[in-house]
Amino acid sequence: MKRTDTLKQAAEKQGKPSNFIIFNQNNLTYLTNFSGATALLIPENGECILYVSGVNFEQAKTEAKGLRVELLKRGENLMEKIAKQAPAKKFGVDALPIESWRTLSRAVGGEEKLEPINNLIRDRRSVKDNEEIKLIREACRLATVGMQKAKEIIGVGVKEKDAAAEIEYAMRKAGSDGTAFETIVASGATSAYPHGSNLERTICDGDFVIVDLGATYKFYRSDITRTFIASKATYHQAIIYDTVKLAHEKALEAIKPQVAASEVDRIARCVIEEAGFGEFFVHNLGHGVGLEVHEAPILSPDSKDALALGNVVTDEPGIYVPGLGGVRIEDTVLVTKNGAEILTAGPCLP
Ligand SMILES: [Mn+2]
Repeated sequence: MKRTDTLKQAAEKQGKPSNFIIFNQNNLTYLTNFSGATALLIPENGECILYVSGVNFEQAKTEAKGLRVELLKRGENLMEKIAKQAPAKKFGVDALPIESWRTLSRAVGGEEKLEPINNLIRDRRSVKDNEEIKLIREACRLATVGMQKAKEIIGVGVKEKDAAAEIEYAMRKAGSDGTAFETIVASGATSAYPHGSNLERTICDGDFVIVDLGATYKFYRSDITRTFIASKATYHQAIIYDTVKLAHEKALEAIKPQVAASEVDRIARCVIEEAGFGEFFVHNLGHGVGLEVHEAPILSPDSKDALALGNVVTDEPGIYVPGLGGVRIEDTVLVTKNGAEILTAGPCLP
């Protein structure tokens, strides 16, 4: 069944409108398998219309299969064009900047004719179908190629920026369409910032080195982190590393359908708290991965999400001690019938 049809079905179940206007780039890609459209009209009955500006029009005609593709001419008002082509009582709209929302509501004849339905698509997108899982598997395989390169080259005297370049080159050569986000190579004190990466620094003896990377394959992403220790770990460093590793393992054991995402976060957080590092675990345990590197479900203390078969999520506990450095271990995992499968496992990864 087409994703536009399953969206309509889900909307009907929840008593939402059955006409949709979609604007978000990732939602457009999800629903049409084409990246580069401006908007998609999904009417209750009849064919969907994909609105594409001149720059991507020829490509859309070739690549957007099974859709009516309409050229959005220079100077043409998109909102009025949509309203004219699909007179309906009510539209579900995914996401728009406030000014565009106002223009659209004027065009359709009042704000009461629009209903935000982004959560509906958020929930649909959080459960991956077989086609999506295939693409994410490949993105994850490419990420492990990057991490194996990191393992090979990270060491005393290596510049963070050079390591990042080698990693990204290895992933590209293996078939990655690009990185899933800016590659992080953060060593020494900078590794205590979860998103830190000064990139000019040279790795020193005794540094923690956090490498956080992802690949993209046909719009789908992956996310993996490993922490290396340049030369030999101190006793204190080993305790921090082992605590994060145990939290990662315990969370992984807890991941399965129907478990509250907040419960999985709690299990990992408890391990870190019991070891006395609670205040240094400064972020959520994980997040969904798909067309976006951060999407639903969210694994956090206050998450309302429950895990479901077909979710792809990260398990990424961390401890960040200011001045000393940080440790994070992250894998992208698939929620299976009875548990979880690590998609970013590589034969030679720590
Ligand atoms: Mn992540």
